[in-house]
Amino acid sequence: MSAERTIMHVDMDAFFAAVEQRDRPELRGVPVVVGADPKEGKGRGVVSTCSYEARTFGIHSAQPIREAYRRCPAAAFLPVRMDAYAEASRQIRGIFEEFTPDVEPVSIDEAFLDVTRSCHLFGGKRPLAEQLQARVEERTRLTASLGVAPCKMVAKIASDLRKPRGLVVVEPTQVEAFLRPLAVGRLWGVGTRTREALEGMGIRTIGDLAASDPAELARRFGKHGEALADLAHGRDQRPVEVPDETKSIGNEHTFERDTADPRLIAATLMELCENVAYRLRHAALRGRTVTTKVRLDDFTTLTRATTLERPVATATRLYQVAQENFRRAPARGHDIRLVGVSVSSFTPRARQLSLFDDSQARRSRERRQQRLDEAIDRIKDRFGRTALRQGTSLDRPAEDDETH
Ligand code: TTP
Ligand code: MG
Repeated sequence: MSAERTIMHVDMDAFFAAVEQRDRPELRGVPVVVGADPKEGKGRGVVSTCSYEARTFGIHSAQPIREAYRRCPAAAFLPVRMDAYAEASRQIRGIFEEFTPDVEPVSIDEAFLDVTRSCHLFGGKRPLAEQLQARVEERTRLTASLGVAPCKMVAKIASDLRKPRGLVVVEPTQVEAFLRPLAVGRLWGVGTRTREALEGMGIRTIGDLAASDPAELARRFGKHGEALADLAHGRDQRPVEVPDETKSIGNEHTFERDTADPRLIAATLMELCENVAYRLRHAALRGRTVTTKVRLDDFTTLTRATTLERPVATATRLYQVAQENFRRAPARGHDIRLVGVSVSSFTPRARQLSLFDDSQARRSRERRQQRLDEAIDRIKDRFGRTALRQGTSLDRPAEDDETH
């Protein structure tokens, strides 16, 4: 038996609709439907989500929008504003990380947190959950529902039970009693077909399933039957999986027209390098590998990479390396459709200047460049990215860039 864990599941309430109600006070307390345009009942497409006021009319996610319109034509029907929801999503993720580094985002409004090791810092699991819930509401003016339990599955079921603004803590000794009265359909891995098969065997609640004969479940469902029995007893060892950190920072640009103009290409590379350097500094990272990507007009993609002894962080140095890479990519007389620059093999910035550096002069030159870059960052932060560009990148007209 492994050590007891404390897992929390957080799910925002009526997320897209709640953001809309927050941003437009006149929508508070009224039915709000976010999704496709209903076109007075003729619209195609579906409901993304709706406010709790709209749910009383039987409106729900994934329902055809015309059905939602039929049920409540007076509701406010709004288009999806993904940027606003993504911003709120980033904000809540930042808050989660104030409570534990072990955060597994599941969707735009949902995450698992392993708080086993951090609970005691907040006075225990319930106080931690209460503080997290309050902080989310204070900072985002959106409400969340939380479930706390010894495993992911029970935490998830718990967070859904008292929505909105729910908080359900299931102690390890209460897990079986907590699950017993709930419908089997709430278990992970029990979809409509399994549920119907179980109901055919007289199994309706999770308690019925826990009490049923494991041999018979195995006969009926094979390996899946064993897993079902485990879940019915609240046995779920799945860990909270923290996604890998960013492995590279890059930016690429597709020219409006395929080109062979060396000035335009150089200016574009410079601008991409400035953008990548800016983001590296913001992430407090420096990288040793610089990769330049070139796509030709026949869609052949070439990449050339250089791994340096010393990590780069300034746009100027990055540009030198990116240009060298570029020269090594054989265009064979083709025009160029796209160029990209990325940096990987990160080292944290704290280790940026080697103590045993050979050249004092190079160091002070780098420091000057770094101070200049930082001054530029401050201006960009205040006035936007296009406020200031160094030398060559002024040549290039603004077009759409893609970032990763
Ligand atoms: P959910 O968490 O499933 O729903 P919700 O936050 O709107 O409501 P609840 O209080 O029940 O948690 O999904 C989060 C968001 O994802 C939701 O606000 C909109 C979006 N979404 C869709 O776009 N389509 C869908 O079918 C679902 C289920 C969600
Ligand atoms: Mg939600």
